[in-house]
Amino acid sequence: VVDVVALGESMVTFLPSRPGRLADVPSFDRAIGGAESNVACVLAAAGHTTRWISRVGADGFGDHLVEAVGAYGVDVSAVRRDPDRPTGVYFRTAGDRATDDHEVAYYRAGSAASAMSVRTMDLDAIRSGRVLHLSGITPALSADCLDLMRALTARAPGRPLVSFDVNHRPGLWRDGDGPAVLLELARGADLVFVGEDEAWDMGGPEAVRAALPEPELLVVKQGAAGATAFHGEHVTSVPALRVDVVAAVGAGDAFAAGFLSATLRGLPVRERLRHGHLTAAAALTVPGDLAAPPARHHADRLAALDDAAWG
Ligand code: KDG
Repeated sequence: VVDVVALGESMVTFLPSRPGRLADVPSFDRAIGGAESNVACVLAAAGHTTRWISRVGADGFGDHLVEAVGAYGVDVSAVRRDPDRPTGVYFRTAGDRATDDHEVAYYRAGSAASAMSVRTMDLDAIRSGRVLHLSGITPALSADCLDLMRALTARAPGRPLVSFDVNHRPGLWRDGDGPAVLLELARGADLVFVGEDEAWDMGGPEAVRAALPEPELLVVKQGAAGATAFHGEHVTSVPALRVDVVAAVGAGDAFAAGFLSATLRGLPVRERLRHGHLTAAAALTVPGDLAAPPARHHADRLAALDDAAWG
């Protein structure tokens, strides 16, 4: 049994060669992106067995994604190639370091991944890990993808631990119906990650907490301030590390990967949050989505320091 199965769309990502508006950037460097495969890649780099399940086009970008994600040690054997639909791609600008204000241009409508559905996907394979990691990007891709997400977040005996990162991407939702759907899906998860700004789109962190009695654990990420886990009657907050941010992209995925890794290892909630921060710090200091996580023995030593060291 693999530790983590991650399902979602990945794209070839084009990172700007220099700062500026999308209209002015003259050239881009190819990288890979995709919230769920990012989590799988970071977990694989941290020594876990992971599988990424998705659909990509039968094109060169699809070849590249499968090779690049596979090179992290992620099992990509269940990724299906669609001869009729392309692999999604997107371009981004560097944006502002402090505010993370950047432009994104997606070319993913009608992509191979948007055809993921309960008919085109092997649900048993998707449920075959100890943890199933999903995000709120998938339900925004198509009506079929939303149905698939509803099936995967339905509570059923023997299912894996379902981890859900809200990842509200307003640009992908029509009519602003994202927050309500995302809350509905989150209710079916066991572990929910939500950014504080996303929680405000849903009525605020307290409202989100009140709307989610079922998940065992709700983690609210407060950016540079830290993260707070709500679990039963307990509330655990851990401040983030102070780092010189190069680009925030991928940091949320890295946080989830660090937290999940510590969860798989049975560590207490406080240490799970700290592993989330340590892994996110690595991603914050590179321009792309993916950075090598800190070595486990270093991360364990840092996560075990007393509260004073964590500010
Ligand atoms: O979390 C990083 C992702 O936002 C990025 O890789 C692209 O998955 C992506 C998306 O749909 O926004």
